[in-house]
Amino acid sequence: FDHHVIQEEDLIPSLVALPDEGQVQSKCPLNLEHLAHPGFKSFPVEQGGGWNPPDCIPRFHSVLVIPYRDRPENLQQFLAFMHPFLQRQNLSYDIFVIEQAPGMAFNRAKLFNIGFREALKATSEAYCFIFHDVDLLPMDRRNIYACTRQPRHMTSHLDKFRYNLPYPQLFGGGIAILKDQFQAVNGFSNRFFGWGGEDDDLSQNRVLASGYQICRFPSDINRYQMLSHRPAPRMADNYRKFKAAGGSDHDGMILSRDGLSDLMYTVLARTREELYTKILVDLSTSM
Ligand code: NGS
Repeated sequence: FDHHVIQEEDLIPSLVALPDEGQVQSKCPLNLEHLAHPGFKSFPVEQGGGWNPPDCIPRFHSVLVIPYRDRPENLQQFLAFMHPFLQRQNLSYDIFVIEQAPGMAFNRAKLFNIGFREALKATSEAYCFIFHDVDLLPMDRRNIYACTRQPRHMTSHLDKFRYNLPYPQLFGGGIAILKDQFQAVNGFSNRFFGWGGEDDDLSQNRVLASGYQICRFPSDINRYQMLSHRPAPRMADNYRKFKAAGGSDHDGMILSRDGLSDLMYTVLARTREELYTKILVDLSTSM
C-alpha cells in the first residue's frame, strides 16, 4: 500500500447477495474519505451485535472475534466505540466475544480458533475474519475493517509505542484474514497459554511458511489507542515454544496437528447480548 488512500480493489468484496426486500437498493458507497462528518449517529444494533446498513447493500461483511476474560470496562469501551466506527464504514458485521471460563491461564489463540468455528456455525456469511484484542481502538476512520487479498496486520502503530512499529514481523493485536487462508494454515496454535508468542507463531510458522505475505495499510491509517488495564503475566516458556514450532514444522508436522484440526472445548453458554454474541467456553477438556 504505497498510496495513502485505500482503494476498493484492495479489498475483498462480500460474496453473499443480500435478500431482496422488495426495495431498490444500491451498493453502499466506499466513501472512506468522507467519513469525517461530525453529525454521525450510530444505528441500533440487532440483539447479538450484528448489523447491516439500512439503506444500501454492503460491499463487505466482517466477523469480529474478540477473546475475553475479566475486563468489563475495556469491553464496554470497545463496543461503544466500535459499533459507530464500523457503521460509518458501511460494513455488515457480527461481533463474537469468546470468554474463557476461570481456571486455566488465558489462551488468546485458542479463543480465536473457537470464535472462528462458532461464527461459521452461526452465520453463513462469514468469509472475512478480524481477530482483535479488546483493548485496542482504531484512531483513523479510513482503517476499513474488511479483508485484503493477503492477511493484514492492522494494529501496527500504537500510542503506547509512540506510533512506532516495535518490530517488522509483529502480527499481534488485530489482524484481518480470509476464511480460506485461516483454514489453510490450520488456524492458530492451541498450545500458547499466557502472554506472548502465539501471534509470532501464526505469522512466522504458519502464514509466511504457507507462502502468504503479510500486508499493512499505511502507518498513518494504522494508528491505535490502547485502553488501560493490568498487564498480563508474561510466560517465559512461550518464546521457546514459538521457536521450537518453527524449527520442525517445515514438513507440516506441527502445523497439521496443532490448530483447528485438534481444537477441543466445551461451550458453557451462548448468549445474544445487546451489543455482541457471547460464547463462554471451558478449555480444560483438552490441551
Ligand atoms: C513479542 C511476543 C509477541 C508480542 C510482541 C509485542 O516478544 O507475542 O512481543 O508485544 N513474542 C513472544 O513472546 C515470543 S508488545 O510489544 O506489543 O507488548 O505480540
